[in-house]
Amino acid sequence: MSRYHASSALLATGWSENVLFEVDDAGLITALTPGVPAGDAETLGGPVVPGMPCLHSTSFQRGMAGLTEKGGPQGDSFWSWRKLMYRFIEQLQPDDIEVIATQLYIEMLRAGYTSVAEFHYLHHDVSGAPYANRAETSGRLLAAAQHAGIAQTLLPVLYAHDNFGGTPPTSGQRRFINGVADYTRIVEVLVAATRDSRAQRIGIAPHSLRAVTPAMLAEAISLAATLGADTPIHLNLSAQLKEVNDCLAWSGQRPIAWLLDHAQVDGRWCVIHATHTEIGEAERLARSGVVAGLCPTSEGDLGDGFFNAVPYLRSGGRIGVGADSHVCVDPFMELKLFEYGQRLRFERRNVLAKGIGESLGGHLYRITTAGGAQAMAQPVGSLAVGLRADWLVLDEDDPALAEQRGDGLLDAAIFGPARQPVRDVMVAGRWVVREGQHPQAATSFRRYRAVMKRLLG
Ligand code: NGQ
Repeated sequence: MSRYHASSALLATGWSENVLFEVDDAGLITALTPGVPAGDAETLGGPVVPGMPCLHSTSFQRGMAGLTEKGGPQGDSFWSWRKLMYRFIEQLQPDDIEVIATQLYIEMLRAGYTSVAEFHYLHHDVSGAPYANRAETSGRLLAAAQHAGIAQTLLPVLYAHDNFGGTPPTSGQRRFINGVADYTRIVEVLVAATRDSRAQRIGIAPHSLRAVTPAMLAEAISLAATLGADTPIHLNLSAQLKEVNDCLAWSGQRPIAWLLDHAQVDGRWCVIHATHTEIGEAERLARSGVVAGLCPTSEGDLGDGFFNAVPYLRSGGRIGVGADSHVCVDPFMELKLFEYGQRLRFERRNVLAKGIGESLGGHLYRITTAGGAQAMAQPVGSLAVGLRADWLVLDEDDPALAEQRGDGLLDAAIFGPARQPVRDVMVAGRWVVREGQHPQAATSFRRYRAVMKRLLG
């Protein structure tokens, strides 16, 4: 049992002062008492807020951040980026995948993400042959998260086709491909490996409606049910206009409408991107209880478009944020760009504000920590008894936060010029970042640099 005292903390019930936290050996908050002196508890060095879940990560893409920003021969798009991404993975070995993920996860913790939903489809070797252990690369990602100390929901991805209607995969996709039986074996290995973990679990991820047939989607949903009633199901949905048009040509329906009509979508589901969403689809999605997994900086980098946030949030839709391709590793920046996208689109300000006089930053932070926790299916996202001690101590010495209080801290961290608003980070009751430092940062960066030297050489 450990005891901590915060001069102020954002609890599930709101901002409170002089809060005493008791955290048990499993990393859960067992008691929480506002309005008491510190006594012999460890004093926290600033205001405390829940850590942000990153609900979508494709960790290997961290290694290609900045490598695709040169003009191409025929005009660039998501699809030309994807060709470069397929080329990048031709060189990646299991060690590289682990080194890049470890570096990324340390960067994420440092920035304020305390858990990550890792969307993993790079299953096979460079020739497309399965490793002797089909879960080899997935296991490397479990190891990376343990090494860095970030909580993780690992989502092995089911990927079988290039496009709607069961189109055969391309050679660029050869490392991704599994049938349901082989996929199930990977999932079983990973479930066994995480059974006793306090901060890692497994979810199911059909890559997209392009990459699986309706029959495979149904089998993946059944597999999720056999793992437990709360097993998360994530998929990419409606990220690009071409995907919408291909889906219309295949089925006569747009992807979101097709999914809602053909699967029982509920709170276990996380639809990643969901960028191209008509008003009626946004309202139906919101009512389903799903989490929309928004990745604003990545979607900006890839030229996806703007999520239809206003009707979705007005209908009670849940959201969380993901760093996806890791062109940016900063949850505060994701929230800033999310709101800025809406401002630029509608030529207005505070588009997503909850009400008159209410803090936009505080609102966005609360709903994305809650939605992120739902997508992770882990007991996080808020500070309350029974939830895990995954928290951030904010750094009041960052000039952007100076003299701010309560939700003003979050407005300043998101919309101000903060460089490093996070001082200390705890995951499952253990300090992983102290005074801005992660103990493995230097070793990890040395290894990462060696991998990048080889990849870029
Ligand atoms: C992915 N990424 O799975 O990594 C996708 C691109 C695809 C984003 N949509 C590949 N950000 O959808 O085929």
